[in-house]
Order: sequence, then structure tokens, then C-alpha cells
Amino acid sequence: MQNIALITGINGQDGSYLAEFLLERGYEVHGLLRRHSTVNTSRIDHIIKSDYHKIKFFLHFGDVTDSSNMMRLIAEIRPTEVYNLAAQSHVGISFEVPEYTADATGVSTLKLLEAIRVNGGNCRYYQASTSELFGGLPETAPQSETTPFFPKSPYGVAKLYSYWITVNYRESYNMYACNGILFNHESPRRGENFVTRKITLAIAGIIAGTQEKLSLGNMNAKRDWGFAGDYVAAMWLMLRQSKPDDYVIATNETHTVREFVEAAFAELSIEIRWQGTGVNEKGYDAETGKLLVDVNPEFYRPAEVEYLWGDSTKAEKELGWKRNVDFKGLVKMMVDADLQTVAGMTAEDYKRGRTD
Ligand code: NAP
Ligand code: F7E
Repeated sequence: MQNIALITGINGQDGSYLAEFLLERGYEVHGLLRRHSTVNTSRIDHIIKSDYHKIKFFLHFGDVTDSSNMMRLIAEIRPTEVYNLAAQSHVGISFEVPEYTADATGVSTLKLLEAIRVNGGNCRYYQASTSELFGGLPETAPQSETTPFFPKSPYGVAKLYSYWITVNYRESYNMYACNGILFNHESPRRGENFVTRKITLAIAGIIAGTQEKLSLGNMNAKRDWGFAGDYVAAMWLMLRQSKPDDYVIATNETHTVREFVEAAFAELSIEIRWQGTGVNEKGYDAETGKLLVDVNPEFYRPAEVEYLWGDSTKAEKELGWKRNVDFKGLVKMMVDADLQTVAGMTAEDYKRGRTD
């Protein structure tokens, strides 16, 4: 039987890696794409231009907030697997657009599950749940499938609804529906306003001479950062089990935002010397004394998740999942990619120039 996948959020970071992963495994892949006033398919253009397009890879205009659209697409495509990745996924911005976030990140999950149920309910369903569900209980770390939820943002609260409605449809209608509780995962395709990509893009801009310094918010926040390419494999593995369940996916390691900054500059052999605390904290090039990093309270959030550290023992045991890229490898991959695109050089070129 032909495996047919529908991916919502196909042009997002994870959607693009998942589409590649499934196409390589012989799937027919359908993706939901929102209409924009300018084309925003840069993460999947290489697939659109490949031999897969219109033979194994199909794009459909749609929006997860539109239930009639979901109903029709499920009826027409008849997917064997649905990966629901679409969301207003920025935690900070969810405080600016809380109601829309509730619709797109929360209630839309119900619309998609209902479209699947009404159309027979026999496909396998993956829900993009998140470590932001754990949010506000720092004393309970590392966080696993049994850690209590306490979201701290409109995004986290919307995802909490999505998590429970997925469990509810599994229990009420015997649907094969799973929650992947994924901790932060990054890549060179990460959106430019998430902190890791903001850091690596700023470093490339500083080296290219197009940006003066990097301004950040809370540098004490701790995150468990993995590589998005490793995490899409876990999504697929969740839908291969004899019964549906929920799994934490994480690296089991945590770092502060400040440590990410230090590690990224270290890829260019630049050591950061920190001075001051809070809004007065500044990071200087230890060798030249140039100001490279400062704090702008504009990037603080009304409520903050201070400490995320995942325990993915269950996924490792039951799914056989493991990460391939470690923290240092991830930082290097992102710095190298942005340096090449923005400054047209490699880290080695830069380091050679600095010592010449
Ligand atoms: P992303 O890069 O922001 O991608 C989000 C995708 O959702 C984009 O394709 C976006 O399309 C689409 N989308 C947004 N609103 C939509 C709507 N109303 N209708 C249809 N499509 C819509 O996010 P990501 O990092 O790939 O994350 C994928 C999913 O995993 C998200 O649900 C996110 O919340 C969740 N998650 C992410 C992480 C992480 O660390 N990356 C961790 C845990 C969970 P446009 O381009 O049109 O906006
Ligand atoms: O922030 C701090 C910020 O926006 C990480 C999403 O994929 O992962 C992501 O959510 C930390 C926070 O990711 C800046 O306050 C400091 O503590 O990169 P982020 P996030 O909020 O953890 C989860 C798992 C998801 O599910 C989400 O969809 O970094 N921080 N200074 C900053 N963050 C940003 N964005 N920009 C700053 O200037």
C-alpha cells in the first residue's frame, strides 16, 4: 500500500525536513501551504524544483483555522498519516497575538482531528506538542512524560489544549494519535527571530560588517537544544508503534542562552568577556575590547520559561530514537551556514584572516 502523508506547516523548519525524510522513504507527500502576498517556500524550493514535484510531492493552499478546508483536504487526499506541524509557533509573539494563537495553535487541532474522524478516522496522527507545556515548574527537572504541565504563555496554553484534545480523540474514538513533546530543535532553517538563529545570523552580520552588535533579552534562560533533522525522525517513529502514545524528545542536556552565545563566537575563536548583570550586561571581544553583545529589555517576555531540560529515556527505549548531532555540532552547523550565506566565507577563512 502507498504511504500518503499530509503535513501541515510544510514550509516551516520541521515541515521541510520531514518532507525530505518521508520522500526518501517512498512516501507520497502532501503539504498545506498558506497564501501569502509574497512566495515563502524557500525551505522547500529544492523539493519543488526536484523530480518529486507533482509525482510524489503536492502542495495545497489552505489554513488550519478553516475547518471546511481541512474536511475537504482529508476527504480528497485520504492520507495514511497526518503530521500536524502548523502553528503560530513563536512564544514571545503569542503575547502580541494571543487570540489568533489560540485559534491557530490550539483549536485548529480539534478541526483537523474532527476532519479525520468524520472521514473514517483510520489514519495515523502526529501532534506537534512542546516542552513549553512544562513551563513554570523549575523544580521538576529533567522533564519527562510524567512531569506536570504548567504553561507560561498564550502559545503554551494553546498547545496544552492541542495536547489534551489529541489524547481525548485517541481515547474516545480509538484513533491512532500521538503527541511528540519536543524540546527546542534548531537548524540553519530555523526562523530568524528564534534566539539561536538570531545569534548565528548576528555573528555572521558582525563579521560581514553589516551589523554592529547582537541585542538579546533574558540570557539566563536554559534550553535543551537539539537538531531539527534528528527530531523529524522521532515523529515518524511514533507512528510506527503497535499502539499510540506520547513521547518526550530531547537531548538530555541544558544550556543557557549566554552559553549558546559563547559557543557560537567560539566557533570563530572569539572569546567573550562579560561585564555587568541584568539589563546592564555586556559582552566584549576579549582580544579587541569591541562591544559585541548587549541586553535590550524589548526582548523580555511578560512571563518566562526559565528552565527546560528534557528526559527522553522513554523514546530512546521504546522507539529506538537517538540524536546524532550534539550541542557543539548544532552550533557549528548554524554558524557555518550563516557565515557562508551572509559573509561569503567559512569559519576557517575568518580565523586565518584574524591571525594573519
Ligand atoms: P515554524 O518554522 O514556525 O513553522 C510553522 C509552520 O506553520 C509554517 O509552515 C507556517 O506557515 C505554518 N502555519 C502557521 N499558521 C498556520 C495556519 N493558520 N494555517 C496553516 N499553516 C500555518 O515552526 P517549526 O519550528 O517548524 O515547528 C513545527 C511545529 O512544532 C509547530 O507546531 C511548533 O509549535 C512545534 N514545536 C516546535 C519546536 C521547535 O523547537 N522548533 C519545539 C516543539 C514544538 P507560514 O510560513 O505561512 O507562516
Ligand atoms: O527563545 C530567550 C527567550 O524564541 C528561547 C519555539 O520553537 O521552542 C521555541 O520556543 C529562549 C527564551 O524559543 C531572546 O526568552 C533571549 O527563554 O528561541 P526562542 P522558545 O521560546 O523556547 C519551543 C519548544 C516551542 O515549542 C516554540 O514553538 O531565549 N531569549 N533573548 C530570546 N528569545 C528570542 N526569540 N529573541 C531574543 O532576543
